[in-house]
Amino acid sequence: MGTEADQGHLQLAPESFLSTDLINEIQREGIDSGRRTLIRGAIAAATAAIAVPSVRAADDPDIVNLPSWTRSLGKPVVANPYGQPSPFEANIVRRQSPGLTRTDQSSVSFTPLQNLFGMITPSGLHFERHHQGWVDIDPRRHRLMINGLVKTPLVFTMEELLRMPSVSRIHFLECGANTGLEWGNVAVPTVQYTHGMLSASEFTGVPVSLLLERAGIDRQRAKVLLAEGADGSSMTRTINLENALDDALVAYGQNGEMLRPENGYPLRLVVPGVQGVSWVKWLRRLEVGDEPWATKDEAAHYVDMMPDGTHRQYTSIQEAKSVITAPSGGQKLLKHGYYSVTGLAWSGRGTVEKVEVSVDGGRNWRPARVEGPVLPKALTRFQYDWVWQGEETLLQSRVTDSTGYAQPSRAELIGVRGTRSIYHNNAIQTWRVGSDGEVHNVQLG
Ligand SMILES: Nc1nc2c(c(=O)[nH]1)N[C@H]1C(S)=C(S)[C@@H](COP(=O)(O)O)O[C@H]1N2
Ligand SMILES: [Mo]
Repeated sequence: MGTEADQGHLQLAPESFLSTDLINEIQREGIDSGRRTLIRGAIAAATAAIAVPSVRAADDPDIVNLPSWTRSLGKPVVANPYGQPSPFEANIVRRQSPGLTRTDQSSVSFTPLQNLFGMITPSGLHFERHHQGWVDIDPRRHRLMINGLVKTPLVFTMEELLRMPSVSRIHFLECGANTGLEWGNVAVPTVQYTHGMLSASEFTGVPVSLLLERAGIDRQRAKVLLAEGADGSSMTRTINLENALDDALVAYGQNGEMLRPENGYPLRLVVPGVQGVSWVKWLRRLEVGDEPWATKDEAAHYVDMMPDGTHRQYTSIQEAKSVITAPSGGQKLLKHGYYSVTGLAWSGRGTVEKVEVSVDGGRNWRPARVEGPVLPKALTRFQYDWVWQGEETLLQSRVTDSTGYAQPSRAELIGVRGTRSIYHNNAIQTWRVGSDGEVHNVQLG
């Protein structure tokens, strides 16, 4: 599990750049999107802080003396043909949870959400979920077959797919089991492990609707698709035709380049808003059918137990959810003063309508600032101005999506679903900031 040292950036939290008067005013009134004057004031104060730094220049050797890198020749252009992160960022990596690793091949690696910015996950930090390991496929030998209830079954080479009209869209990908350990009384220590089976990319590919059209789909009888992967796990999932025709893609591109092997190179299914397991990697076949297949990956697995003992099966959409990524579990606030609380919100049913933040465990909520562009079935970044004076604080975020659905509290979710589930936990997450500045995962209700 992660240690404090794994958590990066927040250790270097900036000094408060707001004036004492402004801090007092923020504490009295708060800052939210309805108080633009105060925000403008804060920006002015930040600018003033740049003009009047808190450390006198003469006292800081790092600004007074020229460092070695300013006095020497840089590295040659060809040193790094494929760019790599700075060596100083070496601890920002995907991590495995010992508790969730069954074998080296059937496992998960989690995205370090606590260290990321904006709405896109760097491809090298995209979480991985493999049922039977990942494979390096020779694209010249990869094929996609479209069969079943179609006039003409078709087989495409990668070259043929790359010649077709493509679209590029930004979407999140969340494993249905994300946040699954929180169903029990296990408060997993860091956001990497609570929410890190979540990533977002710009995907490029051919709309599934176009391929089905080419094959001459039998519109009278067709109801579902079976998607099959080329890895040894025989991953097969039933996809609703509605989702498939709406915005699903047969994707080869991820963040402007070909997919990474771990994420399905050279071809994967992208089913926006739908749980990760349906985004079949190393996609080799789409079969059109008239009823669900009840394959092992949907009959034996990906089923939740309801309080009355019935099964919740063929769940698909990832409901609206949000989480504060910094400050978050395992981090430590080293100084009192201003912090921009930041996190992510998303909904498998549309766009993020609003995000609210509570600093008192859900008694009072104030609007957070939502950063654009706000795209459907994508991650939306939010920020919230907060001044910490050393008091114990319960930080939470809550999203409402474009359908009007609001993210439930843990008590509300468990009230409906019980505690015997694995999948689809979208409850409000609580981080407790102690008076020592340490942040811990706590479960309320
Ligand atoms: N062929 C194949 N596709 C697969 C899987 C797999 O093991 N094999 N895992 C699924 C699961 S459970 C998830 S959550 C996503 C994870 O995608 P990622 O590894 O790109 O994050 O892929 C899905 N597609
Ligand atoms: Mo998954």
